[in-house]
Amino acid sequence: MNTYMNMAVNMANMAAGQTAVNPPVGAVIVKDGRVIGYGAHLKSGDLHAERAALNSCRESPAGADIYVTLEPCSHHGKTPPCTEAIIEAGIKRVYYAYRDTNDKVDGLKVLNNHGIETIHLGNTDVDELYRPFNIQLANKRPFITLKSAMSLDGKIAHRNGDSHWVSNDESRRDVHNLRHHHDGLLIGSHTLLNDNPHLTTRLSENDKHPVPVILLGSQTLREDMNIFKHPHKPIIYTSNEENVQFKDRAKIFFGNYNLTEILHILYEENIASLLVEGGSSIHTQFLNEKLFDDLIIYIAPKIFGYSEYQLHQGDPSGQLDLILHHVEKLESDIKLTYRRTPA
Ligand code: AOF
Ligand code: ZN
Repeated sequence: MNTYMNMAVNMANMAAGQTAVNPPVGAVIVKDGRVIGYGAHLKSGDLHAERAALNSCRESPAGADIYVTLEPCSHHGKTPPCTEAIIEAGIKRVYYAYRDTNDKVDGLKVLNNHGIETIHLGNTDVDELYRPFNIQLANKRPFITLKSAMSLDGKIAHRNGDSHWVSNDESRRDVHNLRHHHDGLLIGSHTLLNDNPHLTTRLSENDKHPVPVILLGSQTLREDMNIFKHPHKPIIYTSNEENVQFKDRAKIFFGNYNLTEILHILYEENIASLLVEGGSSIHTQFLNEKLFDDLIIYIAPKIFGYSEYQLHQGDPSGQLDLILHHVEKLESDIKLTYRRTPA
């Protein structure tokens, strides 16, 4: 594997989860066998990786090679085309790991027309890196992860409804890592009213938090809810006009929206990845409509016995077959990652 491309992929991975609705991209500039510049795309609207790398050069990049994780863009979006910057800088060769699926982009052709050689360099991590972006762009909805914790006998809560302390500390830390990597965190009205959750990321003192998204239905908000202490304004969908009194403290969408409409609005609000933490009626809806990409289950070594609380509440309108992607042991818990489709 190529070291420079690995470095570019590592930089892109560092910024994964913070570039919504853009893909994470890394770039390294090499001249005479020396790295003379590097950079990453850090935020939508900000410099693309190629321009960040070019700006970092302390010597002329004329005649240099650039290693970039994604095909350079050739369109005017929030920023001007990277192909222009590459051409102006006199870059000789462009090594890229992945073709951009954005149909506005045809960077390779533009570069070739200007006599710049473009060379594909495969990288094992890059398919995973761009899977969320491809799903977002193709469906105009966030990449969706459903997450649940359950006992070994498949119950998400005791028969009295208590769902605290199902999974262990390491699993809970892992959930905070998931929160860090998603733009939005969605829960339903039951979870909001029963748990009064904070919906923050608690990995360190200086965390990146997902925007809370609440499917409130006909329920009413309360002044003392912890979501109002969240660093981001929550996004709330409700049919109950009484909630209008909270319109300064939350972004409220009034009406009866279906899931597809909700997801589309979230994407327009720059939420390109969504972690759905439940409860089970919410998970049931997402599973029934096959609106998810990953399903992550933490299994604790506990037997709850009879309880009506489980991941799916009803008849899953036809059997739902999933693809097992990854298995991990988190102390005594097991983390299972499933995918809806092989891609
Ligand atoms: C690159 N380098 O670092 C990124 C690219 O609205 P804009 O101007 O930010 O353009 C966003 C599109 O550009 C995005 O949909 C994707 O196709 C591409 N992202 N391209 O050459 C980068 N982030
Ligand atoms: Zn670009």
